[in-house]
Amino acid sequence: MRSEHPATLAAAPEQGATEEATAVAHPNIALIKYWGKRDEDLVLPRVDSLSMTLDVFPTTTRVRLRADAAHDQVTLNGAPARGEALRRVVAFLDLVRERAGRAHRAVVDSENTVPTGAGLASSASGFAALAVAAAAAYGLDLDATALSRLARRGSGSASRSVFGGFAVWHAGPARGTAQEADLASHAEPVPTGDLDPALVVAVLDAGPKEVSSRTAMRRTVDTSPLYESWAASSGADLAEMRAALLAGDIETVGEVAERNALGMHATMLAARPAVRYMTPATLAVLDRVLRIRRDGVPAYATMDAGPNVKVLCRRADAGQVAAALWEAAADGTVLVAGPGPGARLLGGDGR
Ligand code: 2P0
Repeated sequence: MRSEHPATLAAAPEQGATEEATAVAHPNIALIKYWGKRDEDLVLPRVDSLSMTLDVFPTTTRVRLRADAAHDQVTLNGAPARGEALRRVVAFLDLVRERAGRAHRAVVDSENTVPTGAGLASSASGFAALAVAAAAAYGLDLDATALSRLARRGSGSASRSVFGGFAVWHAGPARGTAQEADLASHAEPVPTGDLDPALVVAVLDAGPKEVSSRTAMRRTVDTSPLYESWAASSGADLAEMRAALLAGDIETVGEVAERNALGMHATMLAARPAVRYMTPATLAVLDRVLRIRRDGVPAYATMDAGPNVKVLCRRADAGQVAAALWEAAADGTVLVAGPGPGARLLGGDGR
């Protein structure tokens, strides 16, 4: 991605010299959900999705090339990555290396301020930051669209975090070659009208989930009798959402987001065996959101692959909504997020 701040990039790659780049990205929350893949390898989704990138919980990732290393080294919040997390980062770096025609291994250090694996979109900010930093470190000159495609290969939702504000991720054509599908499946910014939105996030359980979203998605597509009808209705939801965003109609944006999310959870509940991310604490917050609405404040809930609830409202109402959610969230915490920036390279001074 082109940036006002050029990447920290050493000049000539000498033996043992380090080329490096650092990028920051923010998580996004989908208002029209991505749930289900049609190609696991290319990470091609079954449905289009639409999200808001947040201004909280950034991930900062530094990638340093090492000519003398035999393996990639990856740390997440200072601890060495292992298992599936390490495998996914190395597979992503392999993809970047293949494109760049380079073999150097890398040292990757990622600092994530969002609880990892708790349905708070840590993989979205994580792979968006990694895509931007790794592309720069390996010398790939990619525009934002190409970076979105690349980030998608790490984690589908990361394609949307390349962009700030509202973004739509195109599923791409269901027919055609793999190359055509790959090219078509990227995110792009969504135009909005006069909208001053906030997402009030109720963090009810920041621990890692028992079933990964990747596994849950696969099981839902393979076994849920409700999946196809949700996927079909999601297309209509997206069209209505786009029109409502353009019109600055937060009530319709919220209504469509809430029904789309509840529908997605319904598909999971009907999977065999069922996947249930909602807990009693989730339901208590959903009840409170209904009460907030009955009291005349437009506020609408969405939930992802975890028990936490994000409530869309006007920024002017966010304080009142947050106070109500504090009461309902028992042991949880509540914070207010607004629309945030897209992924970007940081300069050599870390800014
Ligand atoms: C979303 N989620 O649209 C949906 C809604 C969770 C529920 O994108 O397998 O971590 O890495 O492509 O991106 C979470 O899925 O999945 C997700 P992979 P990802 O935000």
